Amino acid sequence: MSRRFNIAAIAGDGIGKEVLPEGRKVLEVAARKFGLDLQFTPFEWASCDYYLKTGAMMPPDWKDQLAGMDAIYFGAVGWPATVPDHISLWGSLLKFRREFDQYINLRPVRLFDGVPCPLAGRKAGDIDFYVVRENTEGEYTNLGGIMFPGTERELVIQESVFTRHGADRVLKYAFELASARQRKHLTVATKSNGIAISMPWWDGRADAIGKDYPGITIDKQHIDILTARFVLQPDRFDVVVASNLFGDILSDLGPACTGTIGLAPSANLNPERNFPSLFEPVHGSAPDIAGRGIANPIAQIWSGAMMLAFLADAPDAGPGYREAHDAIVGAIEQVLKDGPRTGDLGGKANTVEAGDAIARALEA
Ligand code: GGG
Repeated sequence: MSRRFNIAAIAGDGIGKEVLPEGRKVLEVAARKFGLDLQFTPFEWASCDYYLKTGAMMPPDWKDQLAGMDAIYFGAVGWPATVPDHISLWGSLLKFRREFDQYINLRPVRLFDGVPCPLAGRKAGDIDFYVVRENTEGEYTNLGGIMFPGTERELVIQESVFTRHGADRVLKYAFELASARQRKHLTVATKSNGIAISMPWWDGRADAIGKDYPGITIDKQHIDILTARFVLQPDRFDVVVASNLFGDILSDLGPACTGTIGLAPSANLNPERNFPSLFEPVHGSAPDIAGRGIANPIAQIWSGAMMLAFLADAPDAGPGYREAHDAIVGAIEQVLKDGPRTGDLGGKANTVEAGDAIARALEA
């Protein structure tokens, strides 16, 4: 007997409120077509509007409200005109990632047929890799402080935190992912010449974990030349594993090299399924275009497909989830090839029209 999956739907801010409904629309078509049992519950919090009303991004009992949820389908966070970005991010998304131990941030980078590539001479199939971002520690900390603020002697310290537990588990995940892929190649993004303690240590942990994966080629690269190679030689990458900040930067740069960040999905995973995992576009709330209905919904829709792929492997998931993932990705491929497309891809479609086109392609 297959089970029901309870999904928290949290739109957040800005274009999150415009693209999340398109993602739900496509998931609902997939549920009908493949016999999936998805129950969505919307939550208005984890948004700057909620912060302005209450003084907090989320209610004190947010974890209780999410009890029984199998996944979180998330839009975007941030509205810097009213709430500083570090307040909104630490008050919502980073809380989910940390308190639900979503230590893997999996971000595919792929060049699709029909999408104009800003890199000369590249075609669909040439760029197809994953960024695996460490998601709970590293450079993202609030450990530190300011001494002598506002004086000539002002001094600022912010610590990075790397643990063997944290590095080893993300490295293991990346090695496993590379093992499941054809090229069996893992790039380790560090900066071992300049950041002379933690980054040589990361390289050492990669070598140590790599001993269990003799079939994988390990390629350790400094983050500066690595960013250049994303642009100049994107076809050399298969799986790229990186710390929290480096992974964040690489997973914006990668999609920019494949045409638009409006296509880039992500999965914040707790692989052990002790807590709900969270699925969201890589892009943020985009205040510059929010409210105009022109955002590309594909990153949100593809994130929904990633959610189905993760749910497919849950105990008692029942059939259809993997097929539904593949069918949504197929519908995205078709619409990117034949149109209609949103403005970031040179088209004229609005958010709803682009979402409708994918829903129709899925239904066909
Ligand atoms: N949908 C993703 C989102 O809202 N991102 C906002 C952001 O700034 N995220 C930073 C991060 O992922 O670390």
